Amino acid sequence: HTAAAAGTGRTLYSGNVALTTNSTSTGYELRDPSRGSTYTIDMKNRTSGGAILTDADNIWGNNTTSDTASAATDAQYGTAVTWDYYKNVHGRSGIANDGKGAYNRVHYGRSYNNAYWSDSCFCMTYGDGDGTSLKPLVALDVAGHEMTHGVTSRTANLTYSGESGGLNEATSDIMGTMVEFYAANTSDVGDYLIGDKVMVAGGALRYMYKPSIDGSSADCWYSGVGSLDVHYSSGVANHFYFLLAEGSSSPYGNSPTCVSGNTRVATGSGTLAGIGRTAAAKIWYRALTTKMTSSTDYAGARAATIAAAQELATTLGADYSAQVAAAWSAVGRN
Ligand code: ASN
Ligand code: ZN
Repeated sequence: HTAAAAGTGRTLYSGNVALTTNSTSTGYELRDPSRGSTYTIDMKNRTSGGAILTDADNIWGNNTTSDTASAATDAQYGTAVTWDYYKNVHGRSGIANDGKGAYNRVHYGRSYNNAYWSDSCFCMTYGDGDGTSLKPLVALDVAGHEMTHGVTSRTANLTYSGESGGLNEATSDIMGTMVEFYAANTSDVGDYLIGDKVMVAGGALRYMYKPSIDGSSADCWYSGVGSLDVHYSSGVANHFYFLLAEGSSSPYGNSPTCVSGNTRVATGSGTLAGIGRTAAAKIWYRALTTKMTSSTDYAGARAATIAAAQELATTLGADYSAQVAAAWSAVGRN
C-alpha cells in the first residue's frame, strides 16, 4: 500500500528539500510512490541487511551527520532529482526506462570511501567516507553520476575499460553534472566539478573544464589514452563536453584547447563558443542511447555525437554538428 505524502529532508549538502514520502499506518517511510517507488535503506555501518528509513513526523534529518537520517535524505533527494531530470529532459522513465525506481543503501560499512551503482541489485550504495579525505558520498552530482552508470548499462553498455570505459565514466560525470544544474538548488549550485561537496580538504574528485587539475586525468586525446584508469581517460570527453556546452571561456572555468596529442595551448588560441547545456545534453544522450555500443571508442564517440546533432537539428532549432566536431578537435580527437 502506498500513499504519497509531503515530507521535508534536512540534507547534508542541499539544504532543506521537499521529499515525496510514503504514509503508512504507523508513520512515514522514505519511499517515493511518485517516482517508481524509489526508497532508501539504512545499512547501519554494515555491508548486508539494512532497513528502510521510517519517521514519525515526516521531517527527516537535521542537516548534520549527528542524525543518521540526514545522509539518507541527500540520497533520496538525489534519486528524485535524477528521476525528474531523465523524465523531463530526456523522456526516460527511470534508469531502465520501465517506470521502476532504483533504491539506495546509505551508511554502507565503516569509513567506506566510495559510492557505486550495481546492476545486480538495481541499487545505489553510499559510504560515509573516512572523514579524513571524504565525507558521506551522497552529494547530488555523485548520485547523478552513479545512477547514470545504470542508464549506460541499459543503453550503450560501454565496456568499463579502455576508451569505452573512459566514455562510460564521462557519461556519468556529464549527466551527474546536468542533474546538479537541473536541481537549481541554492545550497548546491551547478558547476563542472565532480564530488566537490564530499571533499574534506576542498577541491574536487574531477574537474571537467580542465581535467588535468586532478594530476591524473587527460585533457586531450592521444593514442595511449585508453591505457589510463577509466576515471582519467574520461577527461577527454568531459573536456569535450565542457567546451561544447559552455565554450572555452565561461563563468565555470577557462578551458585549454589541444593542438597535437596531449599538448595544450592556452585558452584564446582556439576560442570556442558554447551551444548551451540543454542542447549538449540532448546530443550526448541521443548518441549514448541510439549510436554508441559497448566497444565505442573516442573516434566512434565523435562520429556518434556529430550524427546525433544532425538528427536533432529540428528539435534543437539548429544543426550543431559543426560545433560538435570543433569541440572534439579542440580536445585532440580529430
Ligand atoms: N564511484 C566509482 C564510480 O562510479 C565506483 C567505481 O569504481 N565504478 O566510478
Ligand atoms: Zn563512475
